[in-house]
Amino acid sequence: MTGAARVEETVGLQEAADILGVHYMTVYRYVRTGRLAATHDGHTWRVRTADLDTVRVGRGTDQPRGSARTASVAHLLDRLVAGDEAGAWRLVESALASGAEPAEVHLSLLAPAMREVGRRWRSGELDVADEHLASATTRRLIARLGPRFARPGRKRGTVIVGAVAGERHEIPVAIVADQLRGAGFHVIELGGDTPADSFVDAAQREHPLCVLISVTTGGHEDAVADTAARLRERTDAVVLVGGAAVKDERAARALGSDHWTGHDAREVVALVARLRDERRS
Ligand code: B12
Repeated sequence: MTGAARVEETVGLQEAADILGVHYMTVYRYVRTGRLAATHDGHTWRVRTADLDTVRVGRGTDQPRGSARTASVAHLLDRLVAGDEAGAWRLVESALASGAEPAEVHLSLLAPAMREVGRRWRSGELDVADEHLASATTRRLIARLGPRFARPGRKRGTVIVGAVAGERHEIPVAIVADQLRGAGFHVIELGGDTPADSFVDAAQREHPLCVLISVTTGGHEDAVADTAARLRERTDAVVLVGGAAVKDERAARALGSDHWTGHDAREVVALVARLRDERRS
């Protein structure tokens, strides 16, 4: 790669946060306050990797936070696999006490810990029982955190979110649902393995702003496309297809998605907020 090409290399905010070893919200704050230059392409923020040095140099006391987070993810993973809800919750409380928002706990602690569970399971370091125990414990933590996402007052609109028929990964659904609740939306959370007609029934009853179809593993493409097609035929809701199994915008659109946000739940929330603003204007 030439020197000029390297200067133009850009990353998203999560990747920038990972490189700097800070929370996503810290990088977001740098961008919002002008401390870090960034461009917005209508969907996501991009930051030049060369510009990361500008905040790295002046960061001083922010430095330990990244390693502290890495340590917390490792500790959390340990407690999840042990099925130790109380111990895992203490780690969550300590993150909250040091100023982490509940949304950051989801995205910077629970989600990375569960992805690491997946990696260790695939490499044979953990077995299926470990994975189930970690999942069950994570569900309990998400449930305990749930009330912290409640926002009083008038809702900004209704959103339906569920995993497609046959898809049992419901933790991503629960996390996206709470992120949307935290942003003031009324969320109908259908959980895992939701039949196409149940998505349609819920949409006909609730008249949502949009319906999010979540898919984490391959092999559910027909079910996703069928669900999206039925929603389109029988409701006027915007349909969003996403989740770890949807690799890129092309795949999302081929499955029947009206938009593409990538995999970051914060971008999903930003898109839903934009759809709501467009509907109002
Ligand atoms: C926990 C887990 C399970 C649990 C699920 C429990 C539960 N209640 O959810 C159980 C044990 C049931 C399970 C089963 C299986 N699993 Co599993 N599982 C996992 C694991 C370890 C964690 C999943 C998780 O919670 N991740 C954390 C979430 C928060 O991260 P995320 O997926 O990135 O979610 C974000 C985005 O995707 C986005 N998002 C989510 N939904 C939507 C929707 C829209 C519209 C948008 C825009 C965005 C969006 O927002 C989320 C938050 O930021 C993953 C490892 C991994 N890398 O994730 C494997 C993993 C997903 N599983 C895998 C596999 C293979 C399986 C099985 C097929 C195993 C088997 N042989 O039986 C079955 C399939 C069952 C089924 N039919 O669905 C593979 C998938 C490989 C692949 N590419 O297809 C993984 C990656 C493990 C691995 N390393 O190989 N699994």
